Amino acid sequence: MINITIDGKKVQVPAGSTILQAAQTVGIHIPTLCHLDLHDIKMVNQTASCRICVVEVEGRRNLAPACATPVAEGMVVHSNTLKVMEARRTVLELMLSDHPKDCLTCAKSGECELQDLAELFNIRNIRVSGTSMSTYKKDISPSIIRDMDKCIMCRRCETMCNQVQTVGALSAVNRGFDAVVATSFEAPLNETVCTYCGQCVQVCPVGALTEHDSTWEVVEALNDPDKIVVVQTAPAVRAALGEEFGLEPGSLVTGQMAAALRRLGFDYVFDTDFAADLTIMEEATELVDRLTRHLNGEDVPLPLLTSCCPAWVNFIESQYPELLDIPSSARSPQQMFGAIAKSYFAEKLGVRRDQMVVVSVMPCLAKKYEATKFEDDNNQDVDYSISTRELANLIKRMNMDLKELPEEDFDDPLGESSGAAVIFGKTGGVIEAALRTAYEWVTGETLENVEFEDIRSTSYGLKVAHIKVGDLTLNIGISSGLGNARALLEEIKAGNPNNLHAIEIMACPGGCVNGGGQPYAHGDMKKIQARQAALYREDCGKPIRKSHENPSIKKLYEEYLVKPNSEKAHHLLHTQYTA
Ligand code: HC1
Ligand code: SF4
Repeated sequence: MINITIDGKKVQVPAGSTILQAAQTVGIHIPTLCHLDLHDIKMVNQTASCRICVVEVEGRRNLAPACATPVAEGMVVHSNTLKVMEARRTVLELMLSDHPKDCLTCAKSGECELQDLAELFNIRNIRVSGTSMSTYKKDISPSIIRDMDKCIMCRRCETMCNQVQTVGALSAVNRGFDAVVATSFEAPLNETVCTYCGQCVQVCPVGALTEHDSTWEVVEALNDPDKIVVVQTAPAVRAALGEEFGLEPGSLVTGQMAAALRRLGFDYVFDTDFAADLTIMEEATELVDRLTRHLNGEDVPLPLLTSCCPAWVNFIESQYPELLDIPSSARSPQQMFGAIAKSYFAEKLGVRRDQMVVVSVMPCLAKKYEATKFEDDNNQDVDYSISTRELANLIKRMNMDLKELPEEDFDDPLGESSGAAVIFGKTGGVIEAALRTAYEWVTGETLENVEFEDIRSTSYGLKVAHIKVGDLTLNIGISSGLGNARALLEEIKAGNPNNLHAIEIMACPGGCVNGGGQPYAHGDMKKIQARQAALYREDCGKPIRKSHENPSIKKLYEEYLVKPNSEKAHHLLHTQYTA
């Protein structure tokens, strides 16, 4: 252990720690705009590019960046001297001299780390002059808006995209005031390998990367007397929306969220969880079918890969076209919901599909892009997908405080769901939900303990578990984060040495609870764990915990779809992948 002193406090930390880490252990918060320590996924953005975290180290002439300076025995550090404060102020002024001053209309206003520091340092005028503003064209994709004039070259997005997600869509270009993180040849995002996972948006400290907001389109639909507006809410939203209203991470606000949506004017308040149960019906059928044929000696594509995460689907389509026969053909719950709402439910109401507007509330930004891919008769199944943050904004815009609202239920029939559906929002949840159903279908026995502890994990790496299903042992892989997904796909390409039968893949580390559209977690993985725990709590409290026991799902098959994987189910609920 190494002993140092910071601002008069004695600190003992392991050798190799940085001054920044040492300060954190004794509650000294040294500001930084570029550093990002995702220790749960063993990834640190240590570019030391912003120079906000500089400190004085006794015996050294120059200020040292706390994030990149290792501790040494006996070191004496000062984080708040006049010299340090002046240096931080100058750095901030330099950044602001090359930064648009449109805070009033910036999508990140109120969440911007640069704005927070400008406020903290009471920057009221910028003394640096003679600099030129860079001018880049805004890049507008269906999911993400890139405004590179606001890039401060912290390079957190680059770390996220290249090292955590291994997508490689972003890298630093140019020098001096023109330096930004860009796509190759500065192509628009929609012409690159970007998956729209939104993890770069989660970590961007300023307004350079933000979601493509659709709240006004939703408000207009809600105020159109000729439209029936239906909303669906993803599993992970209920575990994070409360944070936008000052509630603790992990607060469940399912009932208040339903009440808020009703008061916003939605005609039907439904739940994506209903469609998650439907997904299990289709996906578990596919899994059991492939396994049965495999056991009969047929050459079938295994392992089956889950297909509900659109960023993951984008990833495999662009990076592993040779493996496109292994994902389940089931569409995601968001899309199954849209297809069923605009067919089965529209028919029940006696309205045409173009009289109905389907809005989804998602923790994810890739869902916005996914929504554009599925349509019938030039009419999208899901018209608008808004993020958890956008919903919070809408609720506040309508002068409501979520905390003050009563708890209400979802509407029937597309609002009923099982506990299995709720845990979709956490890494491992989709495969656990599938196992709850597949177990009973394969063995013909009742599954008494529905909690598959062996596949549950709070870590963000790869997990392999071996689950007994009757006489069978199923080898299950679980991965969140696209870097981990890549490792699993490489393993499959190498001949599937672990003989995996099914794999769940979610693009965001920890699953949808950590999606690009969730309240900003600022790299705090404890928040993500609290959201995960909340979903398990909701599952525990549900009277029905298996997808195939959801009465509204049973009725949907009886009245409309006939049976899982039927011709009608295939037409409405399945898809084909394209490279
Ligand atoms: Fe997800 Fe899914 S779980 S993809 O993570 O399968 O976004 O929450 O809605 O569609 O249900 C996201 C979450 C979500 C879908 C479901
Ligand atoms: Fe990379 Fe994901 Fe951002 Fe696209 S959305 S640039 S894949 S981190």
